[in-house]
Amino acid sequence: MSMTRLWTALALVAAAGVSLPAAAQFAKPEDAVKYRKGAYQVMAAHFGRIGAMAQGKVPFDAAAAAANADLVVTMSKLPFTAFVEGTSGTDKGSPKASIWTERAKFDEAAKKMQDEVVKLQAAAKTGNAEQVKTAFGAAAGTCKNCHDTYRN
Ligand code: ASC
Repeated sequence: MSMTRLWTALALVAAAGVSLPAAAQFAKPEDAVKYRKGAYQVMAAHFGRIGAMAQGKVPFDAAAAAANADLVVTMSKLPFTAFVEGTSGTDKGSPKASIWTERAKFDEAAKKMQDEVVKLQAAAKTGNAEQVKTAFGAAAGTCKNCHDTYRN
């Protein structure tokens, strides 16, 4: 290989490396499980703060709803690269093996949730409590749908 071609090849590898963090990489299946649980835990915490407002448990706070919705949108992008083969289970709360036998359907359910939380984010930006409540309900429905189907 000429030096020019070698440098071209190295540059391509380096460029590819820059985009790697976009998809989480895991050394071991257990690392993916930990990552997944952590991502869902943070997402649920911020989603739950909006839920408390939607359910009238705490007063509606438009700025807090918007900040929490932004975080939910960010977190919603994270769990799915961590559903790696070999991480299904039968314990309560663990993912069913059907995720991997019908991955396209699972990914579609995930995409629905991601779309609904973007709508929740837009609703939160309006500062309108009723819109937030409606969008929260729709987003929660997509969480439940996936849990009912794919979570033990
Ligand atoms: C939440 C949370 C979920 C969903 C789900 C909706 O706040 O932690 O997993 O809503 O309960 O049915």
